[in-house]
Amino acid sequence: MTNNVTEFPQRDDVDLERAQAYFDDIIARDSRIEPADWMPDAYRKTLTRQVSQHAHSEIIGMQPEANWITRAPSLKRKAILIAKVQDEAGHGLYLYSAAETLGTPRDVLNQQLLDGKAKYSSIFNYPARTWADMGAIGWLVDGAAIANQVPLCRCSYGPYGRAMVRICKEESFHQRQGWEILYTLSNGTPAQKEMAQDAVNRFYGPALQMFGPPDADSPNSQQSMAWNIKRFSNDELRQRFVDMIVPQVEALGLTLPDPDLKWNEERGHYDFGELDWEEFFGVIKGHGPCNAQRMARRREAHDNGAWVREAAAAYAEKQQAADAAVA
Ligand code: BYC
Repeated sequence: MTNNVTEFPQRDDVDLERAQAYFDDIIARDSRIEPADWMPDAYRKTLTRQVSQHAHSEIIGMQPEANWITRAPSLKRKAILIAKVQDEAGHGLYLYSAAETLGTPRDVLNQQLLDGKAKYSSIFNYPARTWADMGAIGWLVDGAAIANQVPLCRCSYGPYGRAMVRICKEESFHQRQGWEILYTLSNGTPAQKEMAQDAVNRFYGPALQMFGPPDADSPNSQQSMAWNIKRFSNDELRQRFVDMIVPQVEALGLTLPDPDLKWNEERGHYDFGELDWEEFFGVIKGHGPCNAQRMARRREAHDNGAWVREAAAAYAEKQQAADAAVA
């Protein structure tokens, strides 16, 4: 996808009418906006919000699984889990880089998280209690992430869409490893099968809430869809995910904890029960079971990393001085 239009420079004396027409044309042609292109402030703002919150989610999302690295049941499982958690750190870095191209430096975005002003995904405020939770997180949480993120590969903002392509490939591996953990437990002893079912029971509802509030309560969806940032609404993606996991849970020999779940011939989709939205809004306001713990760990890690940032800045300054001396 290329913009067959001359680049529009970001200048104070820009002709706003022409700039807006240029932007609207790119969106209408389903083409891409790149960092040097003119874009409306509201587009820049909504993307900075979404991409930085997505980055924060990847970084905070390392915590529930990192918690199990020392307790993985075998060396092979430990190696796989370390690789997965490391991938999440990488996703955070690609996404902070994409967010920075919109003009807000990474330290500012990070400070918004540390100050509690920026959100991260609700799902990471739930505890990972057993080894089976590593399976449920991989299968359900990464599964929901893929369902949400594959359409984001076609996001109108180039750097975000391109970052999502690589992230989705890695998420597919994550989902497979989660499914395999659950499959092994489900075909193990009765106690292991019970542990797998318990993990699925606890993560099912929160995983469906990852897609965001119902469409009627989603203030950002309509505009984000008009700008080709989001391609489907929260409810459309949630439905798509439920339709996908029902046959998968059957193959696992487990069940989903929803008495209202049933195939609807007329709609060609599964009907499912109402989610606990009061709980969801409580969690995103900071009242989930692990919000305080997750933020305390993040702040602690940030403080512990101060010397690395200082050393990197000192090195960059030294390099710049050396380059200037040569020039
Ligand atoms: N949690 O108008 P809406 C991963 C907020 S990480 C918290 O529908 P929008 C992984 C929303 O921000 C996966 N907050 O918003 C990592 C908004 O508040 P603000 C993370 C939520 O943006 C490690 C308000 O509610 N994925 O996969 O149109 C290990 C109203 O919502 C949530 C992404 O970030 C939530 N679940 O749609 C394993 C994907 N939902 O900002 C796995 C990228 C909504 O106005 N993001 N809110 O104060 C998106 O696709 C969209 O931002 C959302 C929300 C679908 C999440």
